[in-house]
Amino acid sequence: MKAAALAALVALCGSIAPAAMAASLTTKVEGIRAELSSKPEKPVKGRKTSYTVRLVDSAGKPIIDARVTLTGRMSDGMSTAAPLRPGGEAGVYRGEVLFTMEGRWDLTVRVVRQDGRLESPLREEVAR
Ligand SMILES: [Cu+2]
Repeated sequence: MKAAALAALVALCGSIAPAAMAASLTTKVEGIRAELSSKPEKPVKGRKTSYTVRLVDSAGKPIIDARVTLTGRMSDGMSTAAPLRPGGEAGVYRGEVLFTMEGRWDLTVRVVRQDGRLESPLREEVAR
């Protein structure tokens, strides 16, 4: 899994930063750090891509009370959605997406907690 990360700014409750490209990114907002990665790094049509998000608070403690979802949309209206469920280590959430068409998908990772939510956009180019 890719460790390198792209930095992106996100805001709580609403405004959304320009989408980062690549299957790995780190966002930091209001003390929450979210690291996203995918396997394979470059999604392929018709094969499952697994996404992993690691959430840590400002004290470096894993965040275990979040609900995490990943949604995707193409310009032609196709969409997909997957819950990322707690898995393995504390603060780590995992889920799988099956892309049914190659091309550009605009993804959103949504992290919901009691005191707010974080949305992080991500662009994928799904290979044939
Ligand atoms: Cu499509």
